[in-house]
Amino acid sequence: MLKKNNLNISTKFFAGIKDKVVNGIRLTVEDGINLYKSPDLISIGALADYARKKKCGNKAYYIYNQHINYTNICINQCLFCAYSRKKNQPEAFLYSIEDIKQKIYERIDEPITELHIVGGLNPELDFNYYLTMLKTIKLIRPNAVIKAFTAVEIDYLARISGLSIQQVIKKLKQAGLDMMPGGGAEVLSDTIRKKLFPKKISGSKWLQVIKAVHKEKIKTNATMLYGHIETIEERISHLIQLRELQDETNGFIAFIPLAFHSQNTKLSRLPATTAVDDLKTIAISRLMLDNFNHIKAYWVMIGAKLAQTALFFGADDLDGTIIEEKITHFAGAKTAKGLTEEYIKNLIVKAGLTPVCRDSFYNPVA
Ligand code: V47
Ligand code: SF4
Repeated sequence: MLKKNNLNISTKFFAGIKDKVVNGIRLTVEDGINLYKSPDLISIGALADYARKKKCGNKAYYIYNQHINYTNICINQCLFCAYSRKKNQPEAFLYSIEDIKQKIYERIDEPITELHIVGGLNPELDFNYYLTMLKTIKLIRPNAVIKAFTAVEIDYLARISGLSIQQVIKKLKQAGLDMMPGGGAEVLSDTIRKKLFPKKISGSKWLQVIKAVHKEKIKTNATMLYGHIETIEERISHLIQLRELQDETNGFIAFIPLAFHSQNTKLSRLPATTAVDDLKTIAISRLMLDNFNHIKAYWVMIGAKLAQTALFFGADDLDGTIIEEKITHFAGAKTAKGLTEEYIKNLIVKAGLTPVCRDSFYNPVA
């Protein structure tokens, strides 16, 4: 038999959260933790759906983009990463500028509006490689937004070039950098970073670099890698740290929760995230990040069908066509490497929303 008390507690709790969401009152750390602890996925989703509608109305976005991962050779060796290799390992690769040119030319007839470019920290590359890469791409595809490099790469470039973070950003911007993706944030927790990726920049450094990037008027996204050894408290703390920086800079465009894939990593013992956790994380991100306009359901990591369901749980964006995703597929992702525009549009229409093909800054593309 259902316990009346439980029902009352749940109802009272959600009434309190609803009151805050409807009146634009910020949720607290405690609210975030309690939402995670609640088994009432549907109520969490309904609140997040309301918050999404308030920001995005009936629109759901996707982009026609191309991913280029220029090298998988990386000195960091993060334990959660299946993508990186040491120089002499058989699957190690590094694209020359010519290779990158070829990747761009291979799809030159497609209406690509964004090039998403990230790679490992490869000691064979100097700062000039990055500048040449940007300049070369801009010449070939002048109208596409180059969304490239994470805060981790920016910090590395400062170290290898002897320039300050600010100087590195200025030079990259001059060479053609338009925007930055949200990777490298992982979980903004020193405990997690020490255990899983001690060589990667600290959480406070990640925030510091992003703040400098925003100061140079370059917008970025933000991510959170969840579903490994982090606690709920650490997830909420991560969201709060992003929310605080956004209050300061207003430089974040979208937030993307990244579901951990353990296959081929040193954490392969860990199970995959569940649909409930994926949907809760998207919904709670929408509710906690009241100063972010866009929450992405990244189909590469959670699958196209769950990403579509996430449109009812606070997400307003399915990312894009992609074609050649490497990072999650090295880690065993079973999703397609790319989706057609028609397929993505249909996912959105069947969710009752209006598909909008967007550019990197969420302007509609005709
Ligand atoms: O920083 C690495 C994550 C990120 C694994 O800004 C993994 O629009 C799951 O940041 N399982 C790179 N995740 C991807 C990224 C991204 C993706 C899509 C859109 C945007 C955007 C950014 O991928 C890394 C790391 O957090 N990652 N290994 C793994 N085994
Ligand atoms: Fe290198 Fe990035 Fe992989 Fe870490 S996650 S090992 S920094 S490629």
